[in-house]
Amino acid sequence: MATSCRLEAELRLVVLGRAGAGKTSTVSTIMGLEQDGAALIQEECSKHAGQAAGRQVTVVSSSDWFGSACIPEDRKRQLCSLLALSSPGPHAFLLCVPLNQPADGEAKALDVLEQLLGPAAVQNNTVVLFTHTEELDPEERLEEYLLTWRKDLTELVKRCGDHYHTLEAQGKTETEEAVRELLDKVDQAVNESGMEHFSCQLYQDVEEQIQKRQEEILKQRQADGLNIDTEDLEAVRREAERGVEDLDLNVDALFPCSDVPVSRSFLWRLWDMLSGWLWRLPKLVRREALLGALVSLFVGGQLVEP
Ligand SMILES: Nc1nc2c(ncn2[C@@H]2O[C@H](COP(=O)(O)OP(=O)(O)OP(=O)(O)O)[C@@H](O)[C@H]2O)c(=O)[nH]1
Ligand SMILES: [Mg+2]
Repeated sequence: MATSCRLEAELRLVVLGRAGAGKTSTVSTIMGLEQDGAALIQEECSKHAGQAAGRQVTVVSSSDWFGSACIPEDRKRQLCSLLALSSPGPHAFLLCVPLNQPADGEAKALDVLEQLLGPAAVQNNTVVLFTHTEELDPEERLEEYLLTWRKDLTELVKRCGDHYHTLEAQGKTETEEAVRELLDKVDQAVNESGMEHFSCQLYQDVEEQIQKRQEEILKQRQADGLNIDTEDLEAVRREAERGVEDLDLNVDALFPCSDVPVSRSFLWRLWDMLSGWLWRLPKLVRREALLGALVSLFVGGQLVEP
């Protein structure tokens, strides 16, 4: 009982993103950790509880389970872990999206969330969290950049019910304000959804499994003559969450082999090469160069693609 009351009061967030997108940095920023979260960096899903903007917040950080480098067994384990650690359902999924890269992988992540949890998970409860925004010119607004140059990112934001934000700010006060604004946006999204937090059949099944396991552990402890206090309840909950592993997730259907584009590595190398020097140019020159590069990609692409 005490556990479920506490769970209702906290704000649960799930941080998603490709490798290096800034997930760990995001967790650090939200939780107000001093250093760059080095101690938090883990390959697998991890959960962090604390205070953010004066509120009790739990942040679940996952790894890059939607990238083409992840093998099916790992995808399944990481998705199970993500669901268990954020059960009975998060208030928001925060999708970290680096502004300086193409967003093809992130579109795939949204597809998977939609298939797994239903379209409401993306439309109502997902916030796009842009990272690497310092690469914009100081006078260029994020909105303007997205609308003018990045149809791929604009499309992502649209799919997420126009919920987006960035935590990048100069100085401690500004960063705290950016976190507060993020939590306000999450509140607003949750209010608009008409639900207390995100929920669906899969999360209900996961929560049922956790509670069943929790009861088993408690019974065992009582049988062993152990007293249980609030801290123990918390530990039991964590143990039960870690025990969730046999969810019926059809990972092969979510990630068919044909999803891995053959020419991806070529396009990525090209993008890295172009964006590497484009960002160093003044804005006006950069735009001319970008147009030229896109024309070259379009025309040249026909020659290079198999
Ligand atoms: N310039 C810049 N660097 C960033 C930003 N966000 C993160 N970084 C840096 O990018 C690197 C990767 O960031 P992380 O937060 O570890 O990214 P991650 O998504 O947790 O990476 P993995 O755990 O490897 O998947 C670190 O060196 C960060 O300091 C950003 O917005 N701008
Ligand atoms: Mg990390």
